[in-house]
Amino acid sequence: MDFSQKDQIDISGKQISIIGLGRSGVAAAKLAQHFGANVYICDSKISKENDLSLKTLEQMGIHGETGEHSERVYDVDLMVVSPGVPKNTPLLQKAFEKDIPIVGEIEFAYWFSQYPIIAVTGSNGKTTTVSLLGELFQTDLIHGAICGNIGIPFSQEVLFDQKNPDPKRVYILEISSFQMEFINHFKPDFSLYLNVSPDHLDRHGSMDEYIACKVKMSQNQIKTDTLVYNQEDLELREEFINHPANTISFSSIHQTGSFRMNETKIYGPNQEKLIDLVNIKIPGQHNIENIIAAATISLEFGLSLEHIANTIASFSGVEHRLEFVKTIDDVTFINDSKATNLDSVIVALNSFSQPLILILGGRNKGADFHHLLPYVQVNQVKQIIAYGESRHDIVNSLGDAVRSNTIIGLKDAIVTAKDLASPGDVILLSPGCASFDQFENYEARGQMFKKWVKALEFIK
Ligand code: UMA
Ligand code: ADP
Repeated sequence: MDFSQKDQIDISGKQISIIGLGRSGVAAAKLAQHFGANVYICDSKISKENDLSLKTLEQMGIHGETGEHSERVYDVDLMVVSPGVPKNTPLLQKAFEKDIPIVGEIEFAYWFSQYPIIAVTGSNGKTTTVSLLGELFQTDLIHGAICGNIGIPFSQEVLFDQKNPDPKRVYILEISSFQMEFINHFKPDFSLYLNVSPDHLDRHGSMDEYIACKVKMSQNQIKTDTLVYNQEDLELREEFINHPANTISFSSIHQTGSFRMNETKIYGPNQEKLIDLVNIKIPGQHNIENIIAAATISLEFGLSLEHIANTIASFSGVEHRLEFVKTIDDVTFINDSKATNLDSVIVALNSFSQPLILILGGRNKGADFHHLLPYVQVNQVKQIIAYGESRHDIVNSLGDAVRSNTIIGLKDAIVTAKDLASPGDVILLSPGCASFDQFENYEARGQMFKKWVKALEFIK
């Protein structure tokens, strides 16, 4: 197969194996079949969900296997891998040895996409910014579709648009570092880099490798493309200083790019008022950064300032990100279950002026909790409740800088936090860890947090 030119790639009649029966794999399999490939899909995990997905695909004539990968998987012209499959997995090592061309699901979908792409990445703020862009890019002339790491595979959206072409379509693609491991031609028309801070080091091995994956998102951009990045992020500034694309920086602190702000307002390119900060519903300085980033992309795309301002004012944020849950006995509960790295915990701490009881814990992804020390001291953290697999790690790293308890289950952590709280306090679940030690994902953790908090009312 000739992969040298995106527009000349023809998969019809080719043998393709798809690795992973999750959302990406299933969507890529359907897209590959639509374009005439002979698809074989596999997943090393035997589970009810995988069996069900396979059964559904088999009804469409797509065959595959679950459990240990067989030799059949390597008997192909191309392998398409899901983002959750690490580079060092024996399967991919063997595929490299056999010289099988390997692409990620995003690259694969890109071959068949025909509409403008805005790709958003960063260690934190992707989903919030993509969701806001999703609302900004809904006008009479533009039909934005949000997809990618946010949970809707790019392949699924591309296949939908193949069947239902829409010349007003613009893809707003959330991109993770995992999704950039195997790209080749992928080139967004607009790329947006929000920030980089340590995350997923358990998978990437080093910060350099993690940043290298993020940077790949703009590796093919040329001067007719636009690259927007956060001026306050040193790594990003250094990375993009000589990039050939039309580079534009944004900042919520300095006068740069199209927008600037003071204590009360954000202003547009001609110093006109965009919005009063009091009219923004989502909390924290970090969200102002997300808003300015989304506004910069929107303005570059040609959306009007009035539309941008109205949309920002109506945007109420995304579930599990500094989400208000309830106030009980004058104690406020906040669900920030999506804070799975330390940078997101730090922005959460900076978003409150009230005394805080902070619930941290879950499965550590390689973070050093020591980094929280200055923020825990400066912000009014009265008590830390460390729960789950990483509880001892957390307490050992923070020493006696702050009072702390270790508790195994999240439910007990909530009850203890409430017992320790005084009127006026905020109990903040901003765990700084993955959820997988006790929950299927961060959404399940956030849902259970909300359920258990609401149940507290009845245990008086
Ligand atoms: N597998 C094999 N063989 C191997 C190794 C793995 O078969 O040798 C299988 C695994 O058993 C698994 C599958 O490969 O079933 C990998 O699937 P996946 O984890 O990629 O799952 P998807 O459902 O396709 O979800 C992926 C993203 N998941 C990850 O990046 C881990 C989803 O992001 C994304 O929403 C979805 O594609 C649609 O684009 C989730 C995520 O956690 C939300 N992302 C990380 C984050 O946001 O921090 C990066
Ligand atoms: P992502 O999709 O990159 O994980 P989310 O919008 O889902 O980002 O937010 C994840 C966590 O990071 C939440 O706890 C949120 O409060 C925090 N966060 C959001 N935007 C930023 C930002 N710009 N910088 C740091 N943390 C952020």
